[in-house]
Amino acid sequence: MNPGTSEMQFVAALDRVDGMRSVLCLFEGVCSGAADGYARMLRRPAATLLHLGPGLGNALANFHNARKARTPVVNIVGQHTTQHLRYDAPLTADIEGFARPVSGWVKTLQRAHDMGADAVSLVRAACAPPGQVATLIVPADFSWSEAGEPASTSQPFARRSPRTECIRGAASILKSNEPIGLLMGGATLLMPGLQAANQLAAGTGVRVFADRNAARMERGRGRFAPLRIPYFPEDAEPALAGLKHLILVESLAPVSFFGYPGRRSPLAPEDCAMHVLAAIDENGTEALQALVEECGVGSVAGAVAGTSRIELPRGAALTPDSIGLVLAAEMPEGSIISDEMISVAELVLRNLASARPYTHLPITGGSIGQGLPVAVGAAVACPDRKVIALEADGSAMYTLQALWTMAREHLDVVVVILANRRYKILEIETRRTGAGEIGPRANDMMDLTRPDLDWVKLSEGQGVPACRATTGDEFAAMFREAVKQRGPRLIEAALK
Ligand SMILES: Cc1ncc(C[n+]2csc(CCOP(=O)(O)OP(=O)(O)O)c2C)c(N)n1
Repeated sequence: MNPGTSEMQFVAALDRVDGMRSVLCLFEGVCSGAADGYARMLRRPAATLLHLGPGLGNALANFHNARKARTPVVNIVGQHTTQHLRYDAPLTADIEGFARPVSGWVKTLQRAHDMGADAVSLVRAACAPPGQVATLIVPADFSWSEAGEPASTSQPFARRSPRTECIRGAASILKSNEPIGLLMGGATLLMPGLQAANQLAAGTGVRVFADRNAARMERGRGRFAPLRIPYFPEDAEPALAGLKHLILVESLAPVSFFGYPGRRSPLAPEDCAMHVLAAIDENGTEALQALVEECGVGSVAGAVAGTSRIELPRGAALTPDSIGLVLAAEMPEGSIISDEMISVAELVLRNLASARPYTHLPITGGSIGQGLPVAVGAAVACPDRKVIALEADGSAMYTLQALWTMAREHLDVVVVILANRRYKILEIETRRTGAGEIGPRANDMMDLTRPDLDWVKLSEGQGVPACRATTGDEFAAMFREAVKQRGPRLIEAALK
């Protein structure tokens, strides 16, 4: 939360009502991203408390990411008192208008009497499959007026079971001899879904892909590793080439991140037919398991990722590759990776196929500034697991206040800043969009030097112990040490 005057009754109640953990974030984009990270791990919502329109405005970018992640969030926003609204006071704003594009459900409380009932509706709306941001706007005077009865919670929504005709249809496609793909998204990328997909891959030959922007995926050594659809269309199109059918399970037909001159947006071949096995609000895992039965591949054992021996080169330069090898060797079992590595992501991640089993939380909605807040939420949700935030330096600057919350709450997070001192991806994209030469002024818009960011100071200034690595060996020693400790640590990996 990051409250203001209109939410003071709520804040005061934190000392009167047991059972609520309240976490202060020093920028609202940290609140919304942390709520996203929390629910991605626990699959039940956190609440955010924000101050009026501007507070909500600051939270929007990470609510956008949460919306793409299909994360349930219970978002409570204060409003001026009902009689004050007509005066257009400084903080008056169209809060519903700010909330609507990122929220699946928006309501302004109309009477103090309805507070309990609306709060229950709010939680139910957030949890409605597939999960969404739900926003309740609460006028301040309703917090100090006579309230109605507290409402009691009702049964949560269950996801709809998959339809029999979809399972039969997918099974008959899988029995044809044509090239077929299966695209997994949503909750199917957790262990039960991966296991079923592995059996389908081994038993039927279907090529299995993962939505690269899905909220969460279980990865690492010994786990089935569907191919995440690559970021650039030049890589994604060959990966999907030749497919005549693509079976969608809690996923949508794949499209490229951006449109480019002379390129189609869909990534699958034009003559590839799309089939929905389970829609995004249905139970895709149950659908995959039913498909395993229908295809009779329940006793097939599939192939899994990774080797158990990782060779750590000595005397190596500090590169994305050597960073990936160190992570693969040293990450504790059950680590949670919040991944906002942008241009170097694939170079690091490809080495993590051999890491001990871990959970991967990627950026979902392309709005940078997500990684550190998501790490905060994941660490609050899972205090017994090591959280590792892998952060490109430009992206980390958007919400670096998250470091303070990590220190304040003593969260068990190791932050690695990949400091290339550049918006590197924009340089790559300039070439791809045919925008022409990068002149000195354009270059200045992608360059993060003059001054260089000092991540050790930025981190220590917020209470998180930090160090800087300039070689592969230094990074290996610092990371090994950092994961041994409990509590937040930051390593600046000076890639330049
Ligand atoms: C909220 C938001 N603002 C701007 C952008 C555009 N953008 C995409 S990547 C990027 C910079 C990435 O730089 P960095 O995080 O350092 O990663 P690198 O490209 O160097 O790997 C920017 C500004 C965005 N995606 N989201």
